[in-house]
Amino acid sequence: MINLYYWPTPNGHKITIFLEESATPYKIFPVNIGKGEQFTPEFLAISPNNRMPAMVDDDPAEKGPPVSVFESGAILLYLAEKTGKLLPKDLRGRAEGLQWLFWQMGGLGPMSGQNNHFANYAVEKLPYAIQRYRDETNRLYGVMDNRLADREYLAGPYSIADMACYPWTVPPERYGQNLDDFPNLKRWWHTMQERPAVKRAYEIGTQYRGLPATDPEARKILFGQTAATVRRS
Ligand SMILES: N[C@@H](CCC(=O)N[C@@H](CS)C(=O)NCC(=O)O)C(=O)O
Repeated sequence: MINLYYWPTPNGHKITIFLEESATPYKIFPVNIGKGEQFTPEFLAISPNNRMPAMVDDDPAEKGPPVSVFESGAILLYLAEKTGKLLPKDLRGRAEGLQWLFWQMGGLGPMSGQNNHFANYAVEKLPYAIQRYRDETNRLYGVMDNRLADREYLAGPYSIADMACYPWTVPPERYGQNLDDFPNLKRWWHTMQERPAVKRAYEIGTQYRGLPATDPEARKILFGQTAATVRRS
């Protein structure tokens, strides 16, 4: 059984998409990040970065004690290896899948996150910051659009790379983007949206509702974190 520490955000959706697609049994432990549940000692023991998602596999392939993993990219890779699903196994296919997974982790995710922060959450609307991240997201959408011109999915076959990227494009308007400018990306986006497992993953998320990140209480917890926030002694 996979114990998933989860909240319905783009990084959380990545993992429920995988688990639904692969029909892997799992149990959700909600981590209400707007209430500060990412700072409990129990959660920090498996996710020292005080971020969800995180997971514990209590039936690892090599047996022995449970294995815990944090970071959504590492979780997707762990689960793909555990199940033998959704990452090509041949050397070249695997390299394609991993490049696009890491591209999301280092580019599309962080840039879209900052984009969303400065455009939608920051009280002070800083035109330079908004433009900077909107433009970078726009460039990254252009990169995906090129990539998808001659293949159905980012790695060729459907893979964890698509599961990592898609949630960061939902909805494109939140990130100041228009899919009509990216026809190949638009086709991929609708294909992703229509996958039954993707629909189920988003549906599962609807039962967990907390304070929006614009709420003053949630803002105090989520924004302005420093080393003092995570210092243990
Ligand atoms: N690089 C991490 C990022 C995870 C992340 O930023 N999670 C956010 C929600 S999307 C979170 O848990 N935030 C809690 C906080 O900021 O304290 C991953 O991909 O897993």
